[in-house]
Amino acid sequence: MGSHYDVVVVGAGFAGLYAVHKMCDELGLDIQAFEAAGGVGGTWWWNRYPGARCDFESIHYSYSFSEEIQRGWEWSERFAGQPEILAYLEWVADKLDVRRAFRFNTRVTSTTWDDKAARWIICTDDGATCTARFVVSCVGGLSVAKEPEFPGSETFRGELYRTSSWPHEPVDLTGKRVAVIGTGSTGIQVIQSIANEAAEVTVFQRTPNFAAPLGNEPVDLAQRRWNAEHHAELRAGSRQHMIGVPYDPPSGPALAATPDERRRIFDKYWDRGGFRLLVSTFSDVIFNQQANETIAEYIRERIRERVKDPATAALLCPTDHPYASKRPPFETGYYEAYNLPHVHLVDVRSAPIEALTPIGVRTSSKSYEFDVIILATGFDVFTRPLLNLGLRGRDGLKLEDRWANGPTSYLGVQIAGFPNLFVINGPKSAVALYNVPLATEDNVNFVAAALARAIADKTATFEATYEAEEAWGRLCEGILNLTVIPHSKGSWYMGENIPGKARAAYFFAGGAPLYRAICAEIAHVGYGGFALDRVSAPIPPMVRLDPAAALLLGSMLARGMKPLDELNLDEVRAVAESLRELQLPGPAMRVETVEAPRARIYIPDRAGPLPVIVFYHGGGWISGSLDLADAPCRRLADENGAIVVSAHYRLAPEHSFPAATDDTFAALSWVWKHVGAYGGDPGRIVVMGESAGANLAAVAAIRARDAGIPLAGQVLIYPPIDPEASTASRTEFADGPFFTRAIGEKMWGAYLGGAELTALAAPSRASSLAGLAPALVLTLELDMSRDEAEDYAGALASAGVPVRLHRFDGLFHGVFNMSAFIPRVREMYASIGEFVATCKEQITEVA
Ligand code: NA7
Repeated sequence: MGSHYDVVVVGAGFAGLYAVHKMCDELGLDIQAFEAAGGVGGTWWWNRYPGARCDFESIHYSYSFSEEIQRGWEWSERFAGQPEILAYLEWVADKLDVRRAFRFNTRVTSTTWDDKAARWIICTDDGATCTARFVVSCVGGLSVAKEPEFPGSETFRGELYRTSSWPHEPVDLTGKRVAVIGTGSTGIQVIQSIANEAAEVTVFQRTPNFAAPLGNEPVDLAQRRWNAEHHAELRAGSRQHMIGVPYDPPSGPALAATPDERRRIFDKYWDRGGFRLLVSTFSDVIFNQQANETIAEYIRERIRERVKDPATAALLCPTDHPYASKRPPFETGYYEAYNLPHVHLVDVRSAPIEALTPIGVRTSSKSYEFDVIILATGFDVFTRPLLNLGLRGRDGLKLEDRWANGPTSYLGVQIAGFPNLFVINGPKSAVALYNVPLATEDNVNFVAAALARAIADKTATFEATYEAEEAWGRLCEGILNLTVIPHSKGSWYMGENIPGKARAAYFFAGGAPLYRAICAEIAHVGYGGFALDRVSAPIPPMVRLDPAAALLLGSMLARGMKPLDELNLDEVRAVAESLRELQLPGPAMRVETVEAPRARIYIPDRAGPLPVIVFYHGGGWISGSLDLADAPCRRLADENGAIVVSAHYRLAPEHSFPAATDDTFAALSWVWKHVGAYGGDPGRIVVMGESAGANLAAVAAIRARDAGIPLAGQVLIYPPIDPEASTASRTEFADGPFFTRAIGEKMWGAYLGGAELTALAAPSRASSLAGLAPALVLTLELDMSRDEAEDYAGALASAGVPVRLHRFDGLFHGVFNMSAFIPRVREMYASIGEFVATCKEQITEVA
């Protein structure tokens, strides 16, 4: 066997160069790197076709890890072309002196795990073999072209080019009849670039695309200076943005805007160019088909304005898939090219290409003659580049067998069954919608830290668990299903561009900030979801999130939300009130206000006497308001045909314990005496609260029992029960998601204000729970207060109280107020509805 290394790296693109630098120069590891191409550059080495350029601005589409590199290179255009990007990567390679680690023109042909030695055996096409403790794949997601589907390509007598392996010497198209097959990002760049050069250009289009202006232009001196001065803040903005570029946040939902407002916003970002049209216009275009149709129609209008021949314009207008459900391409003069008399568009949806022939292309309806055929038919994305490494994992497990039903991975970084194999930007990573160099840096940094840990701890094997992979797969699929992406047909996003390839979620669509936060959490908890020397660490909460909850958390992170415990009192109160924007609006109905005690009474238009719900809002006793509870109370009144009394109570720290419990109990007493005047049935009162309000409801139920006020039920929506509870959930969810132990402790502290802890604050401490109203306790899987609430439900049941306990998986503390974004909140309302329906009679014994 040949040489032995710490790490073998495969690939010399953005990922490979940085990975080698990081592992050689920072970790001091002994590395061998392989690259099939003759030089560095990856994608930018291979894709030398006319017009190849990036579509994230170069100041963003470049490394950020080195200040020296950032400052040392100046881009000549906003969106640099392939030669300039390649020159940049060559310059970086020299600067970092990483070429010495690479063997170029060398393809890895097999990669086999040796379980006994806990090493990989790597064979290359030059007949050499080596071993390595770790393999880091930097082979890229879009590096293997789709196999040509057209028979007869070898018979074509003219010049045949694939965009992804374009010749290094110039290709002269002057005076030639050229066919271009494919109208994705690549085809569009080719077509617009050669339209003026070739004698004739015939475009074979199967699916028209929603191409929007790129907005490229030279970068002048003043702009370069500005870019250099603002590097740090641009990068910080990028890291916080869903797709890793510091673009404007969207202006709320398109469906809430008027047609004129929509037009204004679409125009604005159409002119600014690039991905802004997707990410800076409206928040719902990627999630809601109807909203998506507003932008789709806008783009179609712009296409019709630019293409003179209406029949050609109609053919160029996509109608069979939502905008951005396929990776959006960008253009410069693409549509105008079709106004040139020698540029022709052929629809191969209605008459598919049957073969390439000695003279050109034959479709089902016609034969065409060409001098040159250019194939821009796309890539076998994410999976093929890894499959081509000939991977065999534990027990000879073949990657193709493991992935027979579609790719699996944990974070896109590891594949269960393949220990010590790390993948940069693998399937189910965030890279497909995340500025590649930054996505790459994130992944390389994560992997380098994992390797450093493994080396320091002398860990022989580091691998994702099957369970973590499944959880990650569920999250990726769940998030994708909330978007319009699965409504596309033939998108590489879903693996559908390759005949026979498994349809699946090929990437994580939750956005860069969430992806980064999840990776950080995983590392922070000691690589949760990974097994180190076969000892697995639990899958962290963020990986178990409900997909909608995950997306919401991601958008909060993108808006720069600080952890709750780092906020001051005013900020906490502002956050609580801002939750109103996350609630579904409540239905209109009659609302009365009373002043003593302060309350709002929601009265549905039904014949009474009606059951009554007394509701206490959440907010940790220090925040929240009747306004916060407004939409939920309307919905509770409407769905349950109940009078809902939303009771105000004084907040800590200005008014600490027992102000809140006294106020809420006083409100309940008042309701019992007076609700009849509003059409309510005092014999059917259910006391209910959310979060801290649920704690107050639980205490009010005890006080009601003791005072002889009959209650029909109590509904406790994820109540905190006891600040001194020592439970597993308190430890497991101490850092969130969303709600942390530190903020919980601050809230309890403010509420108690130094008072002794009694049953009036911690209801589980009551001398007896017997005789209390029947209870519904709703808990959330990923909530610190989950176990104390469930313990309380258990204690109620032990005391003979009828109890229903309903735990909701994947949700975190506070979601009751996030109904507009987390559809499963409706399950909480349904559970409450079922319970309230059973509270028909006064069933509490009067003490
Ligand atoms: P894409 O976006 O996958 O585009 C490939 C194009 O080739 C697309 O228009 C396809 O039409 C077309 N195609 C593929 N096979 C055929 C056949 N058999 N007949 C006719 N037309 C065909 O690849 P690109 O290289 O353009 O872009 C890849 C990524 O690079 C891009 O997303 C950016 O991330 C950068 P279809 O839509 O399948 O009908």
